[in-house]
Amino acid sequence: MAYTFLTFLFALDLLFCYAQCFGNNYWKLREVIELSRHHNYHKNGQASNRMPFVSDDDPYVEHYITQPLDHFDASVKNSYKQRYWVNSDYWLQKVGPVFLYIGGEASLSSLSIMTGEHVDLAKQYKALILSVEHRYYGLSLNSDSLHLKNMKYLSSQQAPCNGSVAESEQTVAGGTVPTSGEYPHLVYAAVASSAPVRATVNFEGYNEVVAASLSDPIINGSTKCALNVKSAFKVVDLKICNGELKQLASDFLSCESLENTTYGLFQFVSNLADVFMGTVQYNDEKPGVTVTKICDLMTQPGDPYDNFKILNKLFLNLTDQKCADNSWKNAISQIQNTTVTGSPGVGIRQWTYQTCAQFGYYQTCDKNTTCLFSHHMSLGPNLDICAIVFNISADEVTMRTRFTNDYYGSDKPKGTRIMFVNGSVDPWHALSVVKDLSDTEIAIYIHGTAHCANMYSDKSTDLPALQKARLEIANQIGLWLAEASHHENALLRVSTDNTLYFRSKEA
Ligand SMILES: *[C@@H]1O[C@H](CO)[C@@H](O)[C@H](O)[C@H]1NC(C)=O
Ligand SMILES: *[C@@H]1O[C@H](CO)[C@@H](O)[C@H](O)[C@H]1NC(C)=O
Ligand SMILES: *[C@@H]1O[C@H](CO)[C@@H](O)[C@H](O)[C@H]1NC(C)=O
Ligand SMILES: *[C@@H]1O[C@H](CO)[C@@H](O)[C@H](O)[C@H]1NC(C)=O
Ligand SMILES: *[C@@H]1O[C@H](CO)[C@@H](O)[C@H](O)[C@H]1NC(C)=O
Ligand SMILES: *[C@@H]1O[C@H](CO)[C@@H](O)[C@H](O)[C@H]1NC(C)=O
Ligand SMILES: *[C@@H]1O[C@H](CO)[C@@H](O)[C@H](O)[C@H]1NC(C)=O
Ligand SMILES: CC(=O)N[C@H]1CO[C@H](CO)[C@@H](O)[C@@H]1O
Repeated sequence: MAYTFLTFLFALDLLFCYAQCFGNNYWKLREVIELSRHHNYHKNGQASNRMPFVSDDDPYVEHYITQPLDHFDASVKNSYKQRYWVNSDYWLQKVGPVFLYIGGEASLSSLSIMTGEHVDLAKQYKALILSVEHRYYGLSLNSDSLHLKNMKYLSSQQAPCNGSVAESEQTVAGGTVPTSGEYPHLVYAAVASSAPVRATVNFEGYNEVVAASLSDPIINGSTKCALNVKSAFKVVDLKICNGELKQLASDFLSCESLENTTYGLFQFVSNLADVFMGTVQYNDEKPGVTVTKICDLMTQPGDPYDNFKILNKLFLNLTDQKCADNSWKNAISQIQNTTVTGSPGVGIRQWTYQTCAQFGYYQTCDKNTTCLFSHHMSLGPNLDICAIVFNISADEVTMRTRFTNDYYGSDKPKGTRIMFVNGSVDPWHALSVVKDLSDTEIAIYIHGTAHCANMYSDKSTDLPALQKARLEIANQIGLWLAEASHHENALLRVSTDNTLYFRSKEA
């Protein structure tokens, strides 16, 4: 007996959200944030004795489905196994909708069906929750898949064609847009959180938002804070110019002496900027990692440069580093590493490949922008990484990014019934949908929240704007569900034993 359902898509990347420039510090902070999310989940008693990464204690079993490596070329016989989870605890059997949650560019865990806004909504609307790991991240890849010849199948165009809803990988390409746009028979409506729908090679807007956020009183930023950050970086640049590299290495606790090359300096200043970029993006997710804290430090009496040295030291400690790894060579070998790591892998090679092959998103600090950091953070080294590691030239990155926008519609994504949620503090909102595009493509804006803030469950400390946004999202989903109950828009079949079957020819 096959049942049919209404599918709602939550394309998000709860666990890590987006990567940024190749500063080692950024990836370190991501690991810390990730651990903190798991810690909070347990502390809040939501899963007293459940350990999301330990499957023995895990009430929700992980499943695998075999997927073709190439959905477009039947002559490619290779396949890989994609990981997914199902939670039917709240589901009104046979009648309730399906909420599909698509992972971002990192491993997913069973947390993805246990907590978050979509889980709260599933309780409210009696939905089945299905989460799928993004192709090539976590355990959803084969051991040979990270070799260059197989990297090309890591593409957001490997979308849900004949079946596999799970293959809708549009989180990176702007959330859910292409999925509900191109495959209306598969997905009825979508919530796209912090989704950068416009691909861009030189993503100058990112650091412009970071500058605005460091100035924004709603999160305890201030003009003084932003100006002091800027003046600290001015001194850094001056010292670079004067050849005081030994002094800089010692002031900012570099593991090795700084390399006096475009690449070496790029790596060094990227790491320094990561302290601010990472904190803004994940503002308030972990105690101490807040704009309040960094602005408090940066506005202490005294020299901003000296205050920055103190802040940098604290940041290194927080990310469990005795010194900062500013080596370009190490950064490259990390991206070249084809060893598949399990949960919770951060997918540095995969994400970097996707920036080269589809999206760009390089967070530069060009002189003609309001960026506060060092102008050595330029586009060139980012593009050189694509050529060095993936043999993708700079021209090709530009061409491919243009193709991505043509394909998905960029600022005017092709799709209906999509909510775009953006937070004012989140640097990624610069590439998201800024205004309602139509009655069914709705923009929700939250003043004062960072990346993907709406995707978590309610907290007593949530800003009123965030509470209001969650309510708006919940109500809109209710409206769409009521409207949809007449449709025969059917999507997935789920057997009673919770094994998932994807749409087959006769469905
Ligand atoms: C989808 O299935 C049809 C018939 O089963 C086939 O002709 C077509 O090539 C398939 N498309 C893709 C992209 O796999
Ligand atoms: C701003 O700082 C005050 C005082 O330290 C603190 O109570 C408040 O939570 C901070 N606001 C935000 C949004 O972090
Ligand atoms: C760094 O290289 C530049 C030229 O590329 C040179 O002028 C400068 O003296 C060098 N600085 C140090 C500390 O070696
Ligand atoms: C961080 O600071 C604490 C307290 O000062 C210290 O015990 C710890 O060893 C430091 N961690 C690192 C990696 O330096
Ligand atoms: C590649 O990654 C694996 C797993 O993280 C690690 O054990 C190994 O040392 C890395 N190799 C290089 C060359 O960095
Ligand atoms: C800033 O300058 C760069 C080249 O250095 C250029 O590519 C970019 O379009 C300029 N951006 C703005 C906002 O004018
Ligand atoms: C790199 O790309 C160029 C142009 O696409 C191609 O001709 C060349 O064979 C590639 N080199 C390697 C090592 O794959
Ligand atoms: C700059 C940006 O993307 N923010 C927008 C987020 O959405 C709201 C609501 O449509 C807009 O008003 C903001 O401009």
